[in-house]
Amino acid sequence: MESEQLKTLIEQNNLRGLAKGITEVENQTQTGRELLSILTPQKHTPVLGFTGPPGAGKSTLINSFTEFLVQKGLKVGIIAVDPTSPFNKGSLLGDRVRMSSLFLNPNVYIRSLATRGSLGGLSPRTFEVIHLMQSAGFDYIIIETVGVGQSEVEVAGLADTTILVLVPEAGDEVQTLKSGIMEIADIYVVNKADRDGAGIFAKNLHMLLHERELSDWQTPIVKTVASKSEGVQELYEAVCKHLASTRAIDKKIYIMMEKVLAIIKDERIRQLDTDTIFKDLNQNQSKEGFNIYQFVKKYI
Ligand SMILES: Nc1nc2c(ncn2[C@@H]2O[C@H](COP(=O)(O)OP(=O)(O)OP(=O)(O)O)[C@@H](O)[C@H]2O)c(=O)[nH]1
Ligand SMILES: [Mg+2]
Repeated sequence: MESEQLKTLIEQNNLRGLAKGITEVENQTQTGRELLSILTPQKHTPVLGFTGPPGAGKSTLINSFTEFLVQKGLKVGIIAVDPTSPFNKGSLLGDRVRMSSLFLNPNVYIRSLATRGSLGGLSPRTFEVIHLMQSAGFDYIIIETVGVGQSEVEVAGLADTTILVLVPEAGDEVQTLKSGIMEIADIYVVNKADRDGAGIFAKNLHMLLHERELSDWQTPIVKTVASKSEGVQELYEAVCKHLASTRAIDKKIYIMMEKVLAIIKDERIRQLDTDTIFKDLNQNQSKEGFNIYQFVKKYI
């Protein structure tokens, strides 16, 4: 299918067309590249990144949150970063089961993307898939990533609002939360609030945040029981408040800058003749005095 046809379908919110377009983009075809350059999203669809430790309840929460949005008549696109990493074998299947009620809803589109490597980094194609989804008339785009490696920092680089999902069991770990992770969160969720210690955990978190508050955005802490859809309304209110805040508006330009750099990097690499470089490397790498930094200079 030609890129123009795909564009028309995507702009009509045709989910088959969208799926086809995403596949073209994932496979980095010529059609995919053309499609990206002719699609111009009419509005900025907010991107919400849900991250947090394995098993915190991200998929369950996304499920309840999406149901809430759909009941309001909104359309939602979900990107589940497929955890091919050894940490998360099989959880994609679990996600499909947990999000199953949504799979049948015509106002919800769910797509899995492969991770980049064992650290669970986001696929470099994530940006592009978001661009496609932003042209398809969704009201919200939701991304789930497991916060085991770089992905939680990366997701903050492309989400308007980053939601860090924690559980009371994290207990003492609150004290040791890496500062990098503290700073990327725009909203904290204490999920599994039906469990013991949720109140104390949230209180500790509140104290810790209060000490560290860096901007005028007061990072809210929302308690949820995702499996019972409790706290979802509060989460929605926190998201709306954040999206309207100057913190979110200021962040937009940084997100775009990340995108610009990623596109330039991709294009530069694409222009390289990797076969030639490989041959050259093969011939020279064992030579005495070989220096990889000197070697690459002629290709930059
Ligand atoms: N008690 C309780 N259990 C919950 C709650 N939310 C989720 N769970 C359970 O926690 C388990 C993990 O939930 P998931 O939604 O798969 O967690 P996740 O963060 O998406 O997990 P990964 O994607 O594997 O990192 C499941 O068995 C859920 O049913 C909650 O609020 N309370
Ligand atoms: Mg999950």
